[in-house]
This record gives sequence, structure tokens and C-alpha cells, in this order.
Amino acid sequence: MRRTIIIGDIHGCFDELLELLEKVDLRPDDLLVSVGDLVDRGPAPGEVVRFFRERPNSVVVMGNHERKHVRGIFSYAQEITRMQLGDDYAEAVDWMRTLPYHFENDDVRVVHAALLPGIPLAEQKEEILCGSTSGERELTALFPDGHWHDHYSDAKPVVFGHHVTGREPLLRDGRIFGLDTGACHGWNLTALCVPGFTVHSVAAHADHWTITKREWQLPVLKARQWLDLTWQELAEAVTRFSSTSAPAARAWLESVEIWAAELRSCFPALVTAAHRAADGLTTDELRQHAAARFLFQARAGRLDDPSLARQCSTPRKAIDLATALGSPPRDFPG
Ligand SMILES: [Mn+2]
Repeated sequence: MRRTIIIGDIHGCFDELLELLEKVDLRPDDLLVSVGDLVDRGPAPGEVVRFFRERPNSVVVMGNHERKHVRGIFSYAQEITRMQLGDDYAEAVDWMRTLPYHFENDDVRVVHAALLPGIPLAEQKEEILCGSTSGERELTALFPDGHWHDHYSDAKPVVFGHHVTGREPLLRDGRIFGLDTGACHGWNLTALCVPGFTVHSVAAHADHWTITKREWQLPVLKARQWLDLTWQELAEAVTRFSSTSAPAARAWLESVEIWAAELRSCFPALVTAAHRAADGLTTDELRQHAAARFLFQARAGRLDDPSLARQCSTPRKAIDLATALGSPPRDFPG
């Protein structure tokens, strides 16, 4: 008999996935279904994505985490995943874009997060199905004192993930199966084998999200667009990230702060250099100059410290001017 094997939220826990598939004795003709959230928080999202893409007889339902990548909604977990996937990221997101929001066969229905009882799957809202922030909000408004699945009365079993149910899955009436057992938080990864409706779990090897968060802190910080922030945004970001960062990241943030202060302390020298350059060049030469705008202002007597500071509103603008005037600043901390 061809089985359907449904796996709860994997979140990049590839080793645990392989262990679980071994435990359920996955065979090539088994249909393998993920409830979604293959990526974010865990150590190996790329491997998990590749596994499902390359295995025939596999279905991945859209999770709210895939949807964040598809829609370019980036918080820390997504920034980490983007770096983990590196050159493969864009193509992986293109694939995520193609994922269905639900799966159904003779035995079960599978959605990532929820569905509204009494409405056919095809007519459900994507936001509800995948558990996006707005979908969650809507569900809370509809069921303020309970869960959507308290009201699910269809005979066909429904399988989902999304809300961590604890170390153990949520199993009710042989019809309601919540499979997110918190693998990425160091709990369990869980599978449901259909049509026997047997449940199997393996223990996570570690609290992956806590480890991943710490490990990627510095690379993610360094990849931010620091040079295009305003000085004030930069100062605020340094303060904000310093308060939550490990020592290595804090030290790097401090070096950014020092670098920015050095660059700004050069502003008076840049004004002087602009005046000197403007005095020594013909009008034609000024026009050709990479800092022409500033040199013309200097010549017209309209360039002083405040006006230069106003125009060099970001590190990049200051770097460009300093470089054009022949005194490039020290490299941004690498
Ligand atoms: Mn999840």
C-alpha cells in the first residue's frame, strides 16, 4: 500500500529529518508531504529544500516562513537563511513561490497553519492556510476563546503544523493532527504515517534556533547596508544591536562607531580641501571633477561645515566626497 508520510515543521533540521525518515522506513513510492516551514531558524535549510526538490513523490505545502521569503518580508531569521543559502537563495525562493497552500488526498487534508471549518480548501484564504500575521489575526478574532480545530467537524482528518504543540503532537479524535513539535527549539521532529495514522518522532539534536541566532549574528550584522544609513540611523542601529549582541558582535559594532566618528571628524578638512581644490582649478576642470558640485559651492562661498554635513548625510556620500578630494577614509570595518 502506498503510504503518505507527513512531516511537521522542519525549519532546517536536516539531520533530524533524515533520522525520522529512516525511522518510518521511507520507501521510494511513499508520498512525502511537508506541512511547510522547511526553512528559517535551523542549521541546514538549503539541504532540506534540496531534499524535497530532488525527491520524486514529494509535496511541500506553503508555510508562513516560505511565504516571508517569497514576499521579501525580512526579519532576522530570514536574513540568516538568505546567507545560509548564499548563491542558491534566489532560485530556492523562486521554487517556494510555486508551493501549494494545501494538499488533499483520499485520506487526509494538509495545511500549514489552519483552515476555516465549513469552507472548501480551494476557497480558503492563503493567509489563514499558511498562518501569516494577518491570517493569525483574523483567526484570533474569529475564535477568541479557542482554536479553529475545535470547530473542525469534517470526517476527513486534517494535518497541520505552525503552532508548537509541545514535545508531543496534538492528536485528537483521530481527525486532528498538529505536528509542530518544536524541532528547531530542541524538541522533536514528528511524522504522521497515513493510512495507519501512526505517529513517529525523533529528538532534536540541539536548541538549533538559539545556536543559529548566535552563530550568524556577526555575519548578518556585517551584511547590513551600513553605508547607506543616515548618521543618526547608524548610531541608533549600533545602540539597538549592541544591547542584544554577543561580545564579538558588540566589539564589531564599537569599531563601526569609531569608524563613523573618524569619518565625520574629517568634515572640516574636507571643506578646506574643497576650497583649496576650487581655488586651483579652471572652471572647465571643476566641471570634470568628481566633486564638482562641492567645488562650485566652495568657489561661490557657499560651502561650510554645516552645509557639507547636510550633504554628506550618509557614510557613503562622505566616502565618495573624501575619495574625490584625494583623501579616501579608512576602509569600513570588515
Ligand atoms: Mn513553523
